[in-house]
Amino acid sequence: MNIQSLAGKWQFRQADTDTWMPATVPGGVHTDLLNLGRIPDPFVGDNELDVMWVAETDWDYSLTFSPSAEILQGENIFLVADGLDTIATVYINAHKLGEVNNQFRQWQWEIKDKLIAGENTLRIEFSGPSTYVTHLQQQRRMKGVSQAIEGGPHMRKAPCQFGWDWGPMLPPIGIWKDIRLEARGIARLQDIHIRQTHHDGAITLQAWLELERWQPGALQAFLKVTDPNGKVLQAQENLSSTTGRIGLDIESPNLWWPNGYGPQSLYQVEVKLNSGNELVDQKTYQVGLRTIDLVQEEDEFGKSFQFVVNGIPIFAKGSNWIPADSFLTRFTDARLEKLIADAAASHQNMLRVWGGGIYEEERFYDLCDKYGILIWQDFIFSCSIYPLDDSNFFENVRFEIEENIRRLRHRASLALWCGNNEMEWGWESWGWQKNPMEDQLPQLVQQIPQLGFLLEAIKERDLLPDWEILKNAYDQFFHHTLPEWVADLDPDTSYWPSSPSSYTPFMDANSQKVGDAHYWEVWHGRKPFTAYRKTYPRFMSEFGFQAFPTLETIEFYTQPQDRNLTSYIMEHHQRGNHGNGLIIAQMTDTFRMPKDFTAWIYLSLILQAEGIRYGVEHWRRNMHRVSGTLYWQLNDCWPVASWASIDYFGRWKALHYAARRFYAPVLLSIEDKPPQMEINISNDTNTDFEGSLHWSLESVDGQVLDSGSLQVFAGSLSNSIIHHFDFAGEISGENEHETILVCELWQGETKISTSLGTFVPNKHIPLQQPKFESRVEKVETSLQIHLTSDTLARFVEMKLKGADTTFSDNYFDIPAGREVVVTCPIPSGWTFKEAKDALRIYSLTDSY
Ligand code: BMA
Repeated sequence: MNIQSLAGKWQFRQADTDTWMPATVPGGVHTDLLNLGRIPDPFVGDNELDVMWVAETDWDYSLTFSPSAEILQGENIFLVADGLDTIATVYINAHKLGEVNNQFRQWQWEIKDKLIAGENTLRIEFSGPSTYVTHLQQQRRMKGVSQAIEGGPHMRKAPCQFGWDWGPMLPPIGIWKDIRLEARGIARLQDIHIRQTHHDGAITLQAWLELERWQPGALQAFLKVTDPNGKVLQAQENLSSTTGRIGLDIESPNLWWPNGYGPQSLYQVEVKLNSGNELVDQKTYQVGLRTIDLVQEEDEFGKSFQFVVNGIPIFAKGSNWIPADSFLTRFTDARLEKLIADAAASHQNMLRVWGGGIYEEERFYDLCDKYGILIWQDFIFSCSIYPLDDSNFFENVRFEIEENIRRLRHRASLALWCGNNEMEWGWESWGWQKNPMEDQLPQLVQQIPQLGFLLEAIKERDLLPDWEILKNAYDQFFHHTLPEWVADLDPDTSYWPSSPSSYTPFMDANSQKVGDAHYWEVWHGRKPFTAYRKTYPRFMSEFGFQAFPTLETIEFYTQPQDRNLTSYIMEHHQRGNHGNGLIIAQMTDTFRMPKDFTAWIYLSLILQAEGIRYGVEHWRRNMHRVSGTLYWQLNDCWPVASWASIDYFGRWKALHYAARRFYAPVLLSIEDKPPQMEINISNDTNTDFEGSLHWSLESVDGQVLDSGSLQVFAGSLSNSIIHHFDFAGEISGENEHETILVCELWQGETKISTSLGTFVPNKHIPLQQPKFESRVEKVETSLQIHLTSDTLARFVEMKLKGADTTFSDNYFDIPAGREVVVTCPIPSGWTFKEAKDALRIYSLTDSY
């Protein structure tokens, strides 16, 4: 096969105008306009509003190109577009090739009879997505999220690009993936399904081939598998029809493991198709050898929801993934790798590719395979009602889903296909359907007039006229059609109808007995963090708490006069209803009133970290019952106040540092019920843990009331209660404010973690202003900082002024007299002295 890329320099213009401007492909209108200086940066201030017209406008892309001699000689010449975003008409020279309407599909057209030697013109005319959905929404209303441009569910395009409760209303437009000419000869490898069968320690790897053929005759398929050590295995097969299988056995395989459970061994798999000595087509894959099962077994709590990899039950530690940029095509490979590596660095082993975003690109799954991140893959439907009863819409979705399952099913990291995000819950509880009781209400009100308010409430309810048809279509699609497609195309991966779901349609979607759960009572429901401890979901696939992004990121989108939490710009970069108010309210439960803007931001960051820690520690202590926690959300698509642990610019919020501690393979945690303190170790490694615990009941300035040491044994893959302290004799109203319990976990000579138990809320602890002593050394290319404090220093924040640096730990406690050692890379181009002098330390007492 001969390929000629059509990516690179194109031209674009606003439809019906004559000014052609340079465009980059893959790319999009917004980023091209931005590069040309024709729009302001939509991420700064409220420029978003001034830029929304772009998506209300139609745009044309054009390329003049000359096909190569090799292409022109081809028997069958195709134009292949891997991704067009989204509604467009494609022309080559004077010929219309077709109309497209799905961001997630690949498009191709036979163009041999339309292509000429010399100059050809390819033109793609895009409709403004906002105008398009608005028009359809006027014809038939669909429900969506309130922060979005209405009508998004009509278009097969990333739902969040129309706006979300963390995302701007800036739907991109353009050629967002590769585009090329392909001259295909005798045949091509249309699709390959790589399957693995595990038996008695060996693995049979098979490639199921589907060919597209233009000429009859014998073909030979070659399978070459290179193991992680470079050893090569090969097989060969003759093919006479359009399908075939080729396989080989791998004895003593190197298994692929999720992060923290073993290596991420990857095999390179190459499939070649020959006609005699002529190479006709080839494809390569990266494959990890593993089994992944979603085990659901009856138990004393209901039914488990446990991912089991290579026979080992995995506690899923992770977060939810959203598209990494509002304008995805500019997101570099390096930034993407940093995000995935950062997830792995905080011991995460699972990301949920959330259904309001996209089926991610190959590079994303390559990285998840590499870093051992299991993928919970939602199909792209979220929080909305979709016109699944419409046959054109349905057919479009069918192509999209089939294509994406085929594209991703061989991935080592792929753990689950899930129907959608929160739509079953929506049907059950968000007022999308008429409650079966409603018909009897008028009669009831006649008998009990006091219930009249219920009738009023129903009158105000915003029910779609065709809700029953839409609900039936939902039911049919997610409970019958889609699972059949998944079983047919990818029988080796489990399917789950919706997140959350209890597997009983429209019943108790957030069940604590079966299935996965989203818990939003803390945050949306305004409950305190302590409410987490009252929940025992079988798998917590969403929960979260917002914080502002880091100060440096806020400085990017604000002017000095905006730096007040309730200023117009700070609220513009907050999309959750009453979000800043929710942060403030919860903050006053925990911390003293902050003294200035810097303190507000700092406290919001540690509040979020503390809240999520509190939840995760509880669920990990109950790992026999709860099999995973995926906090909402890992990343941001623009600079904004949100639930993310890493902000848009890749800066770690305090939560991400906390995640590195609360997701540690061996976790020390204290279940505090003052004056009682229960010491736990959650060990999700394959090996038993042996070590010691040093504890000290002491005042904030380090005067010891009581202390001791314990030998610790914590069995593998389980939680162990190490000790139950009852300090009723030692703690009273007299000393509860200034007394803390310090627990340090040691493995041999190494302190692996420190945990504090307090007897009153943080805000009531009489902390003193710490006097820090630091010794800073250069170790290779890093700063090594030895930090001590004369009195308890809480949530110690380190920064290198003027540099974006990730520390080995941050926002940690230093009990009086203890030493904490932290490292960070010396920023490139900096001397050791410059880095040392730039070190800034801030802690809780600086915030008030
Ligand atoms: C969940 C998610 C998102 C949302 C988040 C925060 O419902 O699925 O839709 O952004 O909560 O509200």
